Amino acid sequence: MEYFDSNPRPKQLDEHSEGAQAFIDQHAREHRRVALVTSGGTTVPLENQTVRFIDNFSAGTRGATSAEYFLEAGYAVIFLHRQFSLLPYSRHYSHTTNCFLDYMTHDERGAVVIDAEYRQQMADVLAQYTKAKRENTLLILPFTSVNEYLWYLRDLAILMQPLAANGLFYLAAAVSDFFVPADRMVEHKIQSSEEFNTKRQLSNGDDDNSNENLPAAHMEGKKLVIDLDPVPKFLKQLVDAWAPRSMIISFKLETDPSILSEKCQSALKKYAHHLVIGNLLRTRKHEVLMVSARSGEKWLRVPTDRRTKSVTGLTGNGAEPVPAADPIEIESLIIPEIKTLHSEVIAKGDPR
Ligand code: PAZ
Repeated sequence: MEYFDSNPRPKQLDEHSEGAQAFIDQHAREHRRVALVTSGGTTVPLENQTVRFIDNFSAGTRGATSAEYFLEAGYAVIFLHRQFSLLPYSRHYSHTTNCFLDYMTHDERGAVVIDAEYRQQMADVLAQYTKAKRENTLLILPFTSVNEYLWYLRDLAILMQPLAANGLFYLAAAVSDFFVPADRMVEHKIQSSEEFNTKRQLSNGDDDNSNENLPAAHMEGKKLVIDLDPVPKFLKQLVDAWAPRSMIISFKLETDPSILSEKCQSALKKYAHHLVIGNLLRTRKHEVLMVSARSGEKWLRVPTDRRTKSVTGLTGNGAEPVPAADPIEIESLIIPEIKTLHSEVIAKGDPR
């Protein structure tokens, strides 16, 4: 793929690879299934020494929650996530309105203890986390930019090839469709002041002011103009070349319900992988559409009275249910379905 000849290799690639290789070797020896779960949003830097970047909404809830259910289902998990987005297990206590200190209190002797209200739930989460650490079934690797994401994904896919059908790709990260290629990126911070924003911003430093030499993000008078290239269709490469024998699941996010099914069908047809999971921004925490060549279309839904909190700020018409006392997470319905489908892939070869 030409992309990798012209966009920089991340500095931490070797370090990530080394850890991943040891992890994959261990689980291959133990005949365990390994899921690569991608999670969170990718950034699109506008400058090489990055001050400004484009980002997206994803908090990594889908990925972090799914990783826990994969672990519970007996998989080892490589968790490739946007740095500082939600992580398996710690997600229960981070990024919430509570400060972590709110989970604690003092006992009668003044020692710090977990508040009784949270004690049982925290004991359960701690037990799962400790098990994953003891068995070394969770490898956590961070990325930030879309460029890092693509390099890591390719590298991990190639390392996972010996797992063959025991390897699974669950691509929940919200990956940008557009980016600034390395050869069209300015080195330094884009200057908003007209006094500083002229020739200094040319990527190659020469005096040519023609449009071809303008960097992708540049000032035109007082306006910042951003002209992004499409991110290459990496899913095709993953399916055909990097992970030809593994099970591959992609996600499709839409906001318009009337096109979700068609977009999922089209992705399945175009890439010929195993499963597309469609979701809508507004309802993604309680319903998803599973689309596969084998089983057609199937909605998974959390019953109304068992839903978690609404998606803050995005709910629109205000008809959201009251959060349930004993909520069900949609990922607890998704992962068992996937495990069954994966068993079929392993048993029957490759039912793409
Ligand atoms: O991270 P999150 O839980 O807030 O959102 C999850 C999601 C909507 C990013 C994921 O389910 C998804 O659809 N990912 C793929 C997005 C896309 O590239 O279409």
